Amino acid sequence: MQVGSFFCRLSIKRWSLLLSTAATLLLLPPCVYPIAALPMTILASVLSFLSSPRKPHTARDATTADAAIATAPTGSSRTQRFARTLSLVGGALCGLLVSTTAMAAPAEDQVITPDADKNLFVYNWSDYIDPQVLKDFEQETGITVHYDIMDSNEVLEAKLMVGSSGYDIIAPSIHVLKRLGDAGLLLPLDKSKLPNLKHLDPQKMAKIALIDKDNRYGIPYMELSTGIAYNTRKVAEIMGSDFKVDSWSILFDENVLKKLSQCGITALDSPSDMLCSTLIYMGRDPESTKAQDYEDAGEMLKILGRYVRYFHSSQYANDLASGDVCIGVAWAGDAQLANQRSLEAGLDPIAYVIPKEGALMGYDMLAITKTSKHPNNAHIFLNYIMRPEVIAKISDYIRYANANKDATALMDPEITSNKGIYYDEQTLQRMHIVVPPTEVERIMTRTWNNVISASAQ
Ligand code: N2P
Repeated sequence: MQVGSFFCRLSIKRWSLLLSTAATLLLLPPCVYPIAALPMTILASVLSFLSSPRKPHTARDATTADAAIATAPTGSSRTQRFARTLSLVGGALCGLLVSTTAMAAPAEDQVITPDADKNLFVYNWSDYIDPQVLKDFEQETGITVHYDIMDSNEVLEAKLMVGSSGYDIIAPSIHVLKRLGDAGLLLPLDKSKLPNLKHLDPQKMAKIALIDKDNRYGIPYMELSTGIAYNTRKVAEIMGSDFKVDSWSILFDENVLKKLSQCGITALDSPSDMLCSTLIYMGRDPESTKAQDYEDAGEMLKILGRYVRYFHSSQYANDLASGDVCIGVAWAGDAQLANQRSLEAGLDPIAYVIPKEGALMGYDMLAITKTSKHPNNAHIFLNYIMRPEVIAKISDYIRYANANKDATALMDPEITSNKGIYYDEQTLQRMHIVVPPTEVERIMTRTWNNVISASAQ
């Protein structure tokens, strides 16, 4: 008899019995399946053997035998139905057992088991991940990711300073990672739990180790620079087609600023990016220890502050893309993203330049907080992110460079050959990885607050 025909002939009462049994069994924890499935299937087979009618040899015989089973209220056919029901439920349990076992099997590179509480709290920059990666991670590991968005190192730092932030994973820029590590707010990485560290570029790791000693607290997530992004058509329209955007000077020249403010100027709300880029423009040491240098840079920035539409670190990507603003201090990948979105909408190209005086470059890192309640889940997440195919997918999506040597070949060549994302040697010569000295942290914050309040007046 065919299974379909068996089901068609079940009464509504038996259907509900069968379905409710299956539903009840589905609610059982998977560990009970092997205990229940095997005896059920064996019992079903024995009953079925003892009570089975002569095996039909022809289609006609089969029809007759099925009809007999369907209609005869005999003890033997009842036993058969019971046997079939048992074997169906047992089979379903075996299927469930196989599928849950497959789901629970950790990937080869997952060398630890998750924490008992399968949650993970992540705090990362806006527009900084391919959402599919989070879904894939959750599906593979069974760990649920709670993902919050940040757009300022300072806010992140403040959250960690006041005590337990609730986050397991955070994404400080490298100089902030150093500060948080020095302040005892980060958990040293357990490298035995991170086999995928082998994929990271040893040269870049060595550079990073100069700041995060022995790569103790963080893994590099994205590599970035701080330059100028602009709408090529709008800027040419206002400034003339010969106008070159190749120097920080345009952000401090009132004649230029006055004109550009017609189409919208923006700047980052980030003291280190803004003050240190200005120091580079002024030909001063971007890691200066002199308070006066920061005060001078602050005075320059007040000029810019009179003309900016806003200081903000995430809104500008969308505004550049939609044409609401036309020029601004930007992070590399955000400018690329704005360009992509603008072109997709049939609007103008957005260009990104590293000014001729030089620019900041750096790394955003991923680190585990000292107060993390899910340190194993956090290590599993970091290890997952270091899989070449995963970080390649993220970089392709957010258009930032990464430090994973085995990911490059897997990425979209349009990204890896883009000189605004992966810099050539010549450009690298004028880039600075800057860690503001501890003694100027306060003056930087104070100067920056003055710039912001002066611009609001
Ligand atoms: C991405 C933000 C880049 C982070 N939207 C800069 N630290």
